[in-house]
Amino acid sequence: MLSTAGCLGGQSSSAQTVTMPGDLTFEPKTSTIETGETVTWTNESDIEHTVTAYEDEIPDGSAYFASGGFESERAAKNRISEGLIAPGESYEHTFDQAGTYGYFCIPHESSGMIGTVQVK
Ligand SMILES: [Cu+2]
Repeated sequence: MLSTAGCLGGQSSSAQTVTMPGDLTFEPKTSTIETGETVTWTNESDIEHTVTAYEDEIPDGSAYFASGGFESERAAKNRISEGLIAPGESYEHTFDQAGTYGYFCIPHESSGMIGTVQVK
């Protein structure tokens, strides 16, 4: 379901969920949120995944994010097991800066498990 509710300004408490349904995708592949909103990634599959930002595909000056709480893509890749989201678990991140954020699942990047968050 795609939310197209018009934003009339003011405080928004909405958030968006991205699921990992088990076919090595993020659903939806592209999420669009407002600045200050939170995206929750939920693993609905029976295997482990990560949510790992591409360090060079996030806005300049924005906070790096990755499941496991890593501060760099290199750290996330070096310690993959600490960033894995188990089946039924979730990870969330609040986006405080507008822009386009690219991210991927470390174990399944080569299968195309890649997503984007657009923060308006
Ligand atoms: Cu994955």
